[in-house]
Amino acid sequence: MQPTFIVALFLLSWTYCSAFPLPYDDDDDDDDDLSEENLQFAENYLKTYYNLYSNPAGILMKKASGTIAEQLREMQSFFGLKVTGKLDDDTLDVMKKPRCGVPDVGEYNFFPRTLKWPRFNLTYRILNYTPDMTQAEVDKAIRKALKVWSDVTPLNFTRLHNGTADIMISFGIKEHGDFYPFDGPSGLLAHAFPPGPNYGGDAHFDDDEIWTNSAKGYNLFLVAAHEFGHSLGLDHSKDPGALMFPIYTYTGKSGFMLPDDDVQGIQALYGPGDKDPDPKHPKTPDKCDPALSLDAVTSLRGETIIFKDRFFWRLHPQMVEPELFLTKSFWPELPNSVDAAYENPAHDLIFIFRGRKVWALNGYEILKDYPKKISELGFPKEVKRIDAAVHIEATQRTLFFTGDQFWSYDETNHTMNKGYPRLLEEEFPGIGNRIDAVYEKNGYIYFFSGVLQFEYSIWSQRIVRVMPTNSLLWC
Ligand SMILES: [Ca+2]
Ligand SMILES: [Ca+2]
Ligand SMILES: [Ca+2]
Ligand SMILES: [Zn+2]
Ligand SMILES: [Zn+2]
Repeated sequence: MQPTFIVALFLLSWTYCSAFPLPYDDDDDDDDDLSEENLQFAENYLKTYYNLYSNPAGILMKKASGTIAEQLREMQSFFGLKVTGKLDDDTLDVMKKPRCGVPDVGEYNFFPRTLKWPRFNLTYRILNYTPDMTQAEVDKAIRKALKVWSDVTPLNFTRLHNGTADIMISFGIKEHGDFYPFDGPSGLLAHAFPPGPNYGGDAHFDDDEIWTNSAKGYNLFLVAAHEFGHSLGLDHSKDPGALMFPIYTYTGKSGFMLPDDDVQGIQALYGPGDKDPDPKHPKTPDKCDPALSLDAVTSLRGETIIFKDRFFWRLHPQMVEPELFLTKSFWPELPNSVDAAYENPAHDLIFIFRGRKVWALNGYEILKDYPKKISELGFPKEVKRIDAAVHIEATQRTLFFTGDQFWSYDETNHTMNKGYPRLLEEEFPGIGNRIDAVYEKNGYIYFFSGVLQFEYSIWSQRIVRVMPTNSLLWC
């Protein structure tokens, strides 16, 4: 990943890098990303979310504002990006994602924290409706969003139809009465005020968005659940798996589960409730967990992409600290978790497998005609899923692992090689009967099985090292 040019502004250099390391011939196309418009946009973003003169409750803060480079570093650190103090394309990409309008940094720190409601029985009122959904759909989304929090705390919410409620809920556009104007379609989606009188607890939704109860537009339930976290006293979380992460990611049709990070946060304020009807709260994987196992690993334009649950880590060759993202925040069309992945660098594609389906990706783009069925690669119908896959550049073959067997696919002729499947144990003795993930680098194949990884030398045809799985993540 090479900076293609550097421009000086505000005494710091804004270096341009590509979001994914680009294939070399594409570099020129993206230079216009560093337009005047983008620089202005980035400056505004930092001013809005990282440089606070007043908090959303309208209390003047006079926080000594840092330089733009300091704010940029703070923002990069918040999102787990490489902290450079420079506006690279990765940073710009994150800035351009739709998000919550509440700032990410410490506006409450000025006060002897904690801002929370002094009682468990709270009221809410829906002041007006969006034309995008029926009133019944809006009522239901709001009720469900409050239930997310009342399920894990002693809090109760009662709806009022008139008068003043603690949490006043409304839809509005642009300047809508609180001096925190919305910005038209996308960008800022909603905001909410921390607990307190008057505006305190209130939640506002930008009606220039298309609100839905599905994957289209913005899902009102998801955004409302996040905003009510603020209404109850939560700040933004740095955990990319948390509901209180500031960026919107639609997480799929299957039942919403409040992530563990949010449960810890709200229970620190209000304590646990009597009974949690759905005590499954997904934890964000910890890269240095000694019990860490992986779902899939692949190279991608010189970097390493490591899939685990709903997430992937992205490892740059010169970076010790991997970046963690929700898979759906990069590729919304992919399933929440994946079985296997490999790169075909000659075609600049990565292939992602889940069940009987395969997706082909070029950067952020999913190739059209995908997902396809794995039977189109030549697998018999009995193969329900692939455990792991790896492309061997020298032979232009891709190896697919299913249970204790593996297959060899000829990427030149697009056919399965004859004589397969063969037994894993015969070709690669010592690894066991089954693998989770595999990738190739510099003539070595790395097999992952549970908490162990096996380094196999293609040249000497044997395992040369056994290491803990998490050593891939520099643990
Ligand atoms: Ca209020
Ligand atoms: Ca907006
Ligand atoms: Ca796997
Ligand atoms: Zn927020
Ligand atoms: Zn507002």
